[in-house]
Parts: sequence; structure tokens; C-alpha cells
Amino acid sequence: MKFKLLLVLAVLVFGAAACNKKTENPAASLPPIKATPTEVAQQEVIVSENGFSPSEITIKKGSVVTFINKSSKAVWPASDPHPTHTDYSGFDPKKAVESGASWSFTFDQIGEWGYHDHLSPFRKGTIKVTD
Ligand SMILES: [Cu+2]
Repeated sequence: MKFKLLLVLAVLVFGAAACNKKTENPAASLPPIKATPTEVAQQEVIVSENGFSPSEITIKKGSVVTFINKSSKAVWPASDPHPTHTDYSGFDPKKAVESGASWSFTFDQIGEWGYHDHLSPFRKGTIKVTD
């Protein structure tokens, strides 16, 4: 009787183990993707009362630019032309970036992108995206 119970337990345990193996994530057995830090660069643009700094940057395609609002008012970095932002329509947070907050955007289109602060359009900058 005791042996039978053990046998049932053993079957249950092995059965559960087999099930677990089936649901295991197949990606877990793949080799890890190597990080290529040279391909994805990070660039910061500070927004202050004086505008964007640096106002002109050159980055590689796929780089991330983070606009950090260090001014006392909300800012809204967006692609030219104002107010439609159609040159590079994705380059637009679609809302204001509050004082103290930041907004990041990945530039994956090659070109020279003029931009402005949608809330104070006289503040301007340029981001050159190269291959
Ligand atoms: Cu605008």
C-alpha cells in the first residue's frame, strides 16, 4: 500500500517536471544577445531659460536624445515646422514636458532635423542624424 502511494507520488512529480519543461521559455536556451554600446548612443539636451543646450548636435542613427527640462516652465521640444511638426512627426512628445521632467526620443531617420519649443517657438535647435 505504501509502495503504491510512493509510486503515485513519483509519477505526479515526474509528470509535473515534464510539464514544466514543455512550458519553459525557448528563448532562455538561446545565447545572450551581445550588447553593442557603440551603436546606440545617448545624448542629453538641457532646456533652460536660455533655450536648448547644446542647440546643435550630431548623432548616429538609432541614438536616443533625452531633453531634460531644467527651466521653471513646461517645454515641448518638437520637429519643425511650428505648429504642425510634420518634418519628423514622431519627434513630438504630443504634450508638454513639465519643469523638472524629461522626454527621450530615438532618432532613427537620417537627416537634419530642425526643432523648436512648441510653447516658446523662438527657442530653436538642430539635430543631425547620420548613418
Ligand atoms: Cu510647434
